[in-house]
Amino acid sequence: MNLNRRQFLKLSGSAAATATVAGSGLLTGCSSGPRRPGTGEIASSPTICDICFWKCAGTVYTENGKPWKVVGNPDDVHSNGRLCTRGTGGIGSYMDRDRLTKPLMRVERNGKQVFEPVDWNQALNFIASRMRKIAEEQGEDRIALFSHGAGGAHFKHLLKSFGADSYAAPSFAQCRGPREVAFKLTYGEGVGSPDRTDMENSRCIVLIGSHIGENLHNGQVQTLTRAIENGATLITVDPRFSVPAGKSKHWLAIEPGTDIALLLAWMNVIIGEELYDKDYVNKNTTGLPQLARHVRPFTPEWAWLQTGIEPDKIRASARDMAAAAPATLIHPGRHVTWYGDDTQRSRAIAILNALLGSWGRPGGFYYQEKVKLPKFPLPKYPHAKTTEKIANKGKFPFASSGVTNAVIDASIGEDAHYKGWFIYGTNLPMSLPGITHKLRQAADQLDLVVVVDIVPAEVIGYADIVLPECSYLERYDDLRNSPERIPSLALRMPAFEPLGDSKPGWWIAKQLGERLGLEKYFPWNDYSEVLDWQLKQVGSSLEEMQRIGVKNFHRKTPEYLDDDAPFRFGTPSGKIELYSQQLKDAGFAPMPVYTPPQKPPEDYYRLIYGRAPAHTFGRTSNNPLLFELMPENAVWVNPIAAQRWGLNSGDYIRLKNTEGTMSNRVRVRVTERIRPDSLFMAHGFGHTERGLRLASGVGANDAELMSHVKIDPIMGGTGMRSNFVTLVKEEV
Ligand SMILES: Nc1nc2c(c(=O)[nH]1)N[C@H]1C(S)=C(S)[C@@H](COP(=O)(O)OP(=O)(O)OC[C@H]3O[C@@H](n4cnc5c(=O)[nH]c(N)nc54)[C@H](O)[C@@H]3O)O[C@H]1N2
Ligand SMILES: Nc1nc2c(c(=O)[nH]1)N[C@H]1C(S)=C(S)[C@@H](COP(=O)(O)OP(=O)(O)OC[C@H]3O[C@@H](n4cnc5c(=O)[nH]c(N)nc54)[C@H](O)[C@@H]3O)O[C@H]1N2
Ligand code: SF4
Ligand SMILES: [Mo]
Repeated sequence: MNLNRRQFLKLSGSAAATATVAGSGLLTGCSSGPRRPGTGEIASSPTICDICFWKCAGTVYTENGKPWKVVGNPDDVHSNGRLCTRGTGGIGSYMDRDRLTKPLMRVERNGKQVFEPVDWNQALNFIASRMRKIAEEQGEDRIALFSHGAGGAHFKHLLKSFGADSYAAPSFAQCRGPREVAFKLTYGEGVGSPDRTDMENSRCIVLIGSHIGENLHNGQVQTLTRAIENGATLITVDPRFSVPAGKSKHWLAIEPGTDIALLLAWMNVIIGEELYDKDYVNKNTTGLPQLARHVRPFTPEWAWLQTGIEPDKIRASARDMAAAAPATLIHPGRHVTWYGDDTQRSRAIAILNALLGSWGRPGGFYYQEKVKLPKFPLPKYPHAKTTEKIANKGKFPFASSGVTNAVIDASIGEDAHYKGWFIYGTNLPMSLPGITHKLRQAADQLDLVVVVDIVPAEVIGYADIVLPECSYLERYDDLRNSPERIPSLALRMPAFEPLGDSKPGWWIAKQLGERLGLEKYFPWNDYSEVLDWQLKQVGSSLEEMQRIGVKNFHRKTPEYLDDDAPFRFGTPSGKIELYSQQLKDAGFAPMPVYTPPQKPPEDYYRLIYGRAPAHTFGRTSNNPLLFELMPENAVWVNPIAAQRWGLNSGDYIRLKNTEGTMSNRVRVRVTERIRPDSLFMAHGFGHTERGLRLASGVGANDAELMSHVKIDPIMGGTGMRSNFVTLVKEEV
């Protein structure tokens, strides 16, 4: 049977090998009759939250072996003992009644393709035989991995052991890629995760489209709050009156897409009024004369016409930044793929920080440290004939990680390079705007598509095989060893048995490895053996970590630069590069250039989007606890626009983009907090997969309205904010 022309599948009732959650009493209140929580036998075990990628460490409590609650670990530098709303609701990811509990295989029944539950042996043998076939016919390297989250490492290891080394993640080309590349070009290193921002010591913080508070990266929200309590000046640049805008001295309600104009004008003031840190700039940077010449025409009066921000405000905010320098942080943002010139905007932010002397200084950017944790001894990986770089075909010279869209393009057409995909913990149709037709094309051509997920996300529609992973609460993963202020390790371990037939990622990877003759790369029975070995190399043990969850170590390197000692940055010149010869040599502007954004056509509005505190993208919309907190998103509409369309808060509308694509119905929230020319919505809603019984069909999906993406030529990022939508009233 040739199933290569894959029909896009949704789960039908019969195929849904989804969960019957043995009730934890918490949700149903009735699994073992009414009983007060906390009266049974309590046990606890450490975890690392997987509800977003800040990776807070916590403790899972069970009662009589059943999940009860998860709370923060007080020794953890990422959370300081407090999980955010979403992390607290993490227990809901276990309880989700739609969880995948059996492998699913695409089969043909009565001329129709459907998913059928199969046992693990059948699923794994199928995958291994397809992988072998690809290797024989094309080469081992023709399999690519898309992934997000810690568990992806097990599949990276599997594929590298096999001879495939192509990897891409939406968290690069659809998220923080441009800033990492821009900071590397400027300082020789990126910002990293958790972001190396020293907000707790900042005297002035500038947030440019970074809505910390709604964007709920835990430790970062806490340090921002502390800075505000300590009297730091907050400046927020956002077309929307965001949560931090409400706490700001200056809210600059910028015309969307004009941020580079504002940044150039700020540089114009700071250089023109000689407010920059002369000693720091002379000692550490190159290119000031070129930069000074470059920004001379970009006066606040010029920027006013672009950004709508009055010259006085531009000057006053620039002076506030300089007055607090070097404890001034122009925050680099995180999701920065907006208009396709994002590496240049991020470069402008990097340069502005350099002028204020904030890199390597208290209140700016500090140097992080992680634990020197030896790798478990394993044989060397075979040489992979190609890596994901082949997908760029020289297009994106500064891409420092795989570019999702490029890997997809390299899986399409007669000369397609990739023949197989592993997709781990990433819901490509919702995270890659405007990609559906390409995903379908690729799925038609590929010889193997494996999806590893915990629920039936839309991406399973392209799979041959769907593998049910157990949730983070039910498994071991690698130790968390993130760079931070204090080097620390944290442990994730199973708090209870995996639900149904779901399995940990490490187990799935090992089983596949064994079927591919790669046993030597998986010489453990249980992944805890790897962790125990690693921990013993640094004076701890699994037994200790199972008790304490987080172990903090002493720093060995300085947190800040020494003003009196020379320092070599990791750039070609060894200095902070205000003028980038690297960009120039590759044919790009060596200093940031402003391009005015397109204006919305009449009766259309710019579609902007962001985070909601109760959810992480679309990965939590079906989590029953978080669904209860926020079941659907709403579209923010300014009263002027609302009046024009005769809308009131709570009305249902649909959004239609310039190509005529119509969204699901979504409620209106009429508010002055958004500009009249823009609409705002939280990303992650409007699921279409019927197997997600809570989230399916609820709210609107921003991704499906994004038919115009602007690709960043420097690193391949996907600019998503060039889309315009109009309103269509929903008849009741
Ligand atoms: N339109 C639009 N697109 C965006 C964004 C946006 O705001 N709007 N934001 C962008 C940003 S900033 C990012 S970082 C990316 C993120 O986008 P993705 O990389 O897609 O990340 P998530 O949404 O976290 O991944 C969701 C998938 O992981 C699955 N999952 C959850 N837990 C587990 C687990 O324990 N194991 C496994 N195997 N799977 C699990 C979920 O069920 C879901 O299918 O999206 C980007 N794309
Ligand atoms: N609760 C929650 N927190 C999260 C996440 C989550 O899913 N849920 N995801 C995490 C991840 S992976 C990331 S990358 C971060 C993303 O978080 P951030 O980097 O903070 O934010 P974005 O979602 O890109 O930005 C949204 C903000 O940009 C504003 N904006 C829109 N257009 C423009 C413009 O042209 N100029 C300016 N100056 N502002 C504009 C919007 O009004 C909105 O306030 O959040 C992280 N934290
Ligand atoms: S910030 Fe919240 S959701 Fe993210 S890891 Fe921490 S507790 Fe979990
Ligand atoms: Mo992100």
